[in-house]
Parts: sequence; C-alpha cells; structure tokens
Amino acid sequence: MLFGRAVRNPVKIADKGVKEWKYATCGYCSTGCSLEIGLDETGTPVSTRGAAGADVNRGKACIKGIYEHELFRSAGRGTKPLLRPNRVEEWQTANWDEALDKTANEIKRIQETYGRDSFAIVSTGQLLTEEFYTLGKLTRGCIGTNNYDGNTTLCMASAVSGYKRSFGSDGPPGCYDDFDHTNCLMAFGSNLPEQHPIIYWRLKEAREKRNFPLIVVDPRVTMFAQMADIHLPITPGTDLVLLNSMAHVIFKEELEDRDYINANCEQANEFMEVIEQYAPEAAAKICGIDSDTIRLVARTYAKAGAAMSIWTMGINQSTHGSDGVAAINNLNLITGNIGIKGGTSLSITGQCNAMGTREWSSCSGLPGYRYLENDQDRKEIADFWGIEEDFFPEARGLSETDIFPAIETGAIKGLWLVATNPMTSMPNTPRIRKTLEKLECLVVQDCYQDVETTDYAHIFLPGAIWAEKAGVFTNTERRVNYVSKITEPPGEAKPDFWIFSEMAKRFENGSKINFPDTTSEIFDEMRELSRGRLCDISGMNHEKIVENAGLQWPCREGEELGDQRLYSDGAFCHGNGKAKILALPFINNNELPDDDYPFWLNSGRLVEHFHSRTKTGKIGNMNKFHPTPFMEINPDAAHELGVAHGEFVRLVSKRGDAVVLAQLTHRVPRNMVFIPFHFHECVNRLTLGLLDPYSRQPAFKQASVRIEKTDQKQAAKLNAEMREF
Ligand SMILES: Nc1nc2c(c(=O)[nH]1)N[C@H]1C(S)=C(S)[C@@H](COP(=O)(O)OP(=O)(O)OC[C@H]3O[C@@H](n4cnc5c(=O)[nH]c(N)nc54)[C@H](O)[C@@H]3O)O[C@H]1N2
Ligand SMILES: Nc1nc2c(c(=O)[nH]1)N[C@H]1C(S)=C(S)[C@@H](COP(=O)(O)OP(=O)(O)OC[C@H]3O[C@@H](n4cnc5c(=O)[nH]c(N)nc54)[C@H](O)[C@@H]3O)O[C@H]1N2
Ligand code: SF4
Ligand SMILES: [Mo]
Repeated sequence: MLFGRAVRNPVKIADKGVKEWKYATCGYCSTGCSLEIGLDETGTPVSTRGAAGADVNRGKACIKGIYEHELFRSAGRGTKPLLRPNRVEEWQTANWDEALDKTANEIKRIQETYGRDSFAIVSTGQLLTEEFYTLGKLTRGCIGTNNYDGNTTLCMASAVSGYKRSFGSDGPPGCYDDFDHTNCLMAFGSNLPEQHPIIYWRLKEAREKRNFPLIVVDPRVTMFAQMADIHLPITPGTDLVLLNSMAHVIFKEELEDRDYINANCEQANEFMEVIEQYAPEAAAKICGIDSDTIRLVARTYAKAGAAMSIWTMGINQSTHGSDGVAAINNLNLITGNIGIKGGTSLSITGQCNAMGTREWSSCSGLPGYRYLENDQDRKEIADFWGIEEDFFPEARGLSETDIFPAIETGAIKGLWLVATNPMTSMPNTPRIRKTLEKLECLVVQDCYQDVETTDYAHIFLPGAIWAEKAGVFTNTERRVNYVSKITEPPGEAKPDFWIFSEMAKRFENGSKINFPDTTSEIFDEMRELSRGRLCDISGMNHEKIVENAGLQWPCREGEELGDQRLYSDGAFCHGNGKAKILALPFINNNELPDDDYPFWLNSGRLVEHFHSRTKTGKIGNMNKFHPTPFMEINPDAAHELGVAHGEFVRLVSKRGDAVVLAQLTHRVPRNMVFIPFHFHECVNRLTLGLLDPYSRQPAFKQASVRIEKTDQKQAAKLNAEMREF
C-alpha cells in the first residue's frame, strides 16, 4: 500500500473572481493579524486571506478572520437612526440631525437637572484608535462627564492596573518575537489556541524549533493545557498563592537575580515578609498544586535564563486580578526577566483594539497615557485642545462596573453605550436589566440593531463596522496596524468618529476644539501628543504603517521601526525609575462552592464565536459549529446526578437560573462546570461579578452553582429561542 497520496490532489480554494485585494487588520481578537480582503469586479468583498509579508501572522488567519468579509452583509445591521419616547412605543426612523439633536438635548437636560456627571458614557475595545481619541475629546472636552469608561473594565483593567502598580505605567513590555528566544513559557488562565490562534501558532512554531518547556495554569484541561509539558489544574482564583509560593522557593534556593533586583527594583523587603508564609506545603492546601510541582516549576522558571509569562482572563477576571498581574510581574522582576529577549511579562490582550482605547480614549485619564490627577498632563491637553484646564476633573470618575450601581442608586440618569452589549456581557443579567430600565435616556450606538441592549434604548445610532472606515488598531505586542476602508456602510450607518464629531458641534466647547474630517488628520494630532511619551508614535503615519504591515510603539520621529520591548534599559515609569516588587498577601474572598451550590461556575469562550455573537452568530460558517448554549460537566459528576449527555439541566446560583445542555467531558474537574458566555440569557444570569479592588474588574470566572433536573420539552423550546438570530 502506498503511504501518502500517489496522485497529488491539492484542495482548491473556490475561485471567487477576486479582482483586487485590500489591506486590513483583523477586527476580532488582539492578535492583530494583517489580512487582505478580496473584492470582485463589482467591488463586493468576497474573500479574505492572511497577508503574506506581515510580521504577526505571516499569511495565516484563523476561522474568524478568514470569513470576515461576510460581516459586511450580515443580518441585523442598523441602517437608520431610530428614536422612541419610551421603551414600550414602536421605534421611529429619524434622520441624523434629528437623532443627534435629540441625543445632545437629552444629555444637556440630564446634566442641567442632575449635575454634569449624571450622564455616563461607556465604550469598547473595538473602535479605531482615531475614533477613541475623538470620543475622548467629545467626552472629556465637550460633554464633560467624568463617568466615562469602556468594556475594557470587563477585560484588561487588571492588566492595566497591575502594570501601573509594578512598572509605573500601562504597556505590555514584551512581544511575539520573545517566543523565539525564551527558554521557558508559563501561561496563566489563557486558552491561546482557541482565543488567539495565530499567537498560538507563533508559539508552536517557536517550540518546534527549540523545544522549551511550556507550563499551563488552568483549572480546565484546555487545548492549550493538552499541548503543555506541565499542566497545573489550579483551584480557581488562587493563582496569587501559586505565584507567591514560586517566589518563596526562588528566594529559599537563592535562584533570584540579585544584581537585577539591586539595580532596578525597590520594596523587596516587605515582599520577603509576605512570601515567607507561602512555603509550598502551605500553598498547596490553598491552590491545589502539590508542593513538589510548585518547586519544580519555580526552579525551571528561575534557572531558564530567559523565561516569560503570558496571561489572559483566568488572571484578570478575579478579585485578585490586579494582584495576580503584579505577582506575575514580581516573578519576572526577581528573576531579571523584563526587557530581555525571551524574558518578559506579556498580557495577551482581548479585543482588536483594547490597546488603542487604553492609549488614546481618555477613559481612565487623558490621551497618551496621561493622568487627570497630574496638573501638567491636564494643562498640556487643555492647551492642545484650546479649552480651559479647569473643565477637566482632577481625578478619574467611575468605572463601568461602578456606573451600573450608580444608575441603581439614581446618581446616574442617562447612559450612552458605544459598541458594547452589557445585557449579555455584564455579570448578573437580572440586575443589569432592572438597571437599564431605570434610565431616563439610554443611547445605543452599535453597528447591529438587533443587539439585546437595544431593547432597553430610547435612541439607536447605527455605526459603520470595522473596515467600512479607515484607521488604526494596536495589538497585544503594541503594534499599530492599519484598517483600510473596504466598502461603504449600509444605508445611513456612519463611522463612529463622524458621529462623535457631529455630536461635538452641539456643545459649547465643540467650536473651540478641532474635530478633523479624516482619520489621517486625527492620527496626526495623536502623533503630536505622543512625542516623548512611552507610547510615542511620532515616527509613524498611515502609509508607513501599511508598508511595514504594522509598527510597534514606541516609534519616535526619525526611527525606521519601533522598539520591540519596553524597559530594556531598566528605566521604569515610577518617579524614581525603579520597578516595584509588591507585597501581595492573599485573602480568599471568592464565592466558594458549598452544600447548597456545590459546583464552581467557570465561563469563557469558544474559537468560533466572538463575545455576544452579534457578529459570529450571523456568519453560517462560524455559528454552525456551536449554535447552542451548553455547559461542560465532568462525566463522574454527571453520573452521580443522573444527568445524561445532551440532557438539559437547570443551573441555579444566588443571582438567578439558566437552562443549558449538558456536555459530558473530562475537560473540567468533578466540582466545576464551564459555560461559554457567548449566549444571551445564559451564564451571566448566574455570575456574581465581585470586583477587584484595584481594577474594578468582575470575577467572571469564580462563582458557585447547583445543578437541577428540568423539563426537557420546555427546555428545548427555550433553547431554540436562544439560538434564534
Ligand atoms: N474565539 C474568540 N477569541 C477571542 C474572543 C472571543 O470571544 N472568541 N474574545 C477576545 C477577548 S475580548 C478576550 S478578553 C480574550 C480572552 O481569552 P482567554 O482568557 O484565553 O479566554 P477565556 O476562555 O475567557 O478564559 C481562559 C481560561 O481561563 C481559565 N480560568 C478560569 N478560572 C481560572 C483561574 O482561577 N485561574 C487560571 N489560571 N485560569 C482560570 C478558564 O478555564 C479558561 O480556559 O479572547 C479574545 N479572543
Ligand atoms: N461570563 C462572562 N462574561 C464576560 C466574559 C467572560 O469571560 N465570562 N468576558 C468579558 C470580556 S473579556 C469582554 S471583552 C466583554 C465583551 O463584552 P461586549 O463588549 O458587550 O461584547 P461584544 O459582543 O463584542 O459587544 C460589542 C458590540 O459592539 C458592536 N460593534 C462592533 N464593532 C463596532 C463598531 O465599529 N462601531 C459600533 N458602533 N459598534 C460596533 C457589536 O455589534 C457588539 O454589539 O464581555 C465580558 N463578559
Ligand atoms: S487570530 Fe485573532 S486577529 Fe488573527 S485572524 Fe484570528 S481573530 Fe483575527
Ligand atoms: Mo475581553
């Protein structure tokens, strides 16, 4: 028998009649793949491929990227602004002037009646950076509410806060090239092959060349865990204990990098007192990883020479999220693994432009990583925009997760949501529903009209999606990359930056601040403001970014390329230039399983779906793989409960209940269920969302539930309704 194929018969990609390929950066995850969108002779987008010369993805794309051209004509898009006096009346279509006037009048009415901060704005990580900067100008410079934040509080806030506490500034110090130099990689709470498939591919390629150890810390046996040399199935919410214990071992065995610590760090003494209490035997009782394994992992990491850690939501979405990030930074500081090739802390970012909003949206401060709390920063921006400095507050206002409770108390009366869908994505859906119902005015600005949150809105503003407009995104490794305008938005949908600029005209300061007409002019403003800052982009412009398929910041004027790594010179952003090794005692405030709610509830993502499925739920090639909400449950636990594979069950938490289909799998331990959060009225009906004290990020991944039997017929009907799109 012949081994392999006697006759070569390669898979032929259907000829879609592409006449032209246009460049765009992917609009899903923060990997930041460079794509090319194929247009046929009528100019219709018909195909997508990875851009061959791009540093990030080298011609590859994952399933979401490869079908991205189908977004443009997907169902449910908003094509006209809509208005209604209250939520029970029918929507009326409006022209843009009417819709913008109505929105501006409502903002002014609410601010005049209840105070400036009584109208809140919550945005996203999915607009173009130029749009974020424009929204910041509008919000901070014209409307003047301090209750302004983004959905990044559900996502990257713990990473931001941990970076600021350790290094003095936000900004991931590492890059994908580090995979090619590291001798040990430790991943915390990240399912890289599913959530960032192309970063995973880069890592896999690097390991095929040099087989360095991969250690994956995740309570589930994810695909990533299956690829690991060592999998640590940690007790949820206790990564901090493992990290403190690793530090304990490193100091006890004198494996720390003394020279690096002495030259570049401070506060090591208090830290020593805390880690003294984390001997592996004691830590094992809390984090569920045996003491020998803790020692092995600590030694492997510290002796590697160059070692790196990556992490995602398993760390960030926890009441110890910010401490978890700071503890990862501690690990790298004590082993001298910051700013060197293959030695780094690298948060794997979430949304396509969660980095752009951190840098330029002014959500948590002012543009270019400036702070409201800093007099000089306020003055610089006020002067640049041409407004009075005292228009700015002197401290940051509420984060997204505090804005919703402030609506409950009546402190906030109006809300403008830009590109986020809290009815599905926020914890405790029943509470969010009641909160939204209390608003005197809810504005939803989304490219899809049929998102769940629109049901609670008074005003709907239709936005252009992804490559229906041109501008930049920043990816996980600080690479600024370009999205070209591929096609026109449907109907009267408009790019978000246009909506913000038009809104600004309706406010007094809107006549003082310049709102340019094009994103390349907006980019020029950002370039000016970035000079000398950590996120310096003065050496970039749109054309140069495309030529290089993305450029990393800092990239200063006159420099050909940007820096690959931050802090290589050991100069950190705290006042004295030192990094802080922080003392991080662990206090167990997780919602632990008990007799009434005996299972851990874990939640996260699937490779084919993106968030609340507003995009992927409508693309057949994506939705068909996971059209139905389900939960992973361990077969032993299911057997004990008498639950069969494919049976519907009712889950109950202290917040509410949800009906889901049981999928029996050893991916989860016996005392845990895992539910993807992509489906409306599902896992977030159950989640608690206790907040991290520093980042205000919800602990989406740690709650407890019980499992009950349910009527199968009724459940099947409910399930069919949930699948509808
Ligand atoms: N296909 C797809 N890709 C995406 C997205 C998407 O929706 N779909 N979203 C993007 C966004 S915005 C984000 S933020 C990222 C998220 O990317 P990831 O964080 O990789 O994805 P999640 O599935 O949310 O969570 C990752 C893992 O955390 C584990 N975990 C839970 N609790 C703990 C814990 O206490 N400790 C540890 N160590 N691990 C724990 C879970 O078991 C899960 O396997 O993905 C991005 N990429
Ligand atoms: N239980 C649980 N809940 C979670 C998580 C979890 O792991 N578990 N993860 C959390 C995380 S990390 C995240 S990031 C959040 C995500 O939460 P959301 O931000 O609510 O998620 P999306 O579904 O991406 O919502 C974005 C909306 O913006 C719209 N949109 C996209 N592009 C544009 C644009 O260019 N302009 C306009 N105007 N609209 C646009 C989309 O149609 C969509 O309705 O969910 C969080 N919720
Ligand atoms: S890995 Fe992320 S950026 Fe790359 S194609 Fe897939 S979804 Fe897009
Ligand atoms: Mo996210």
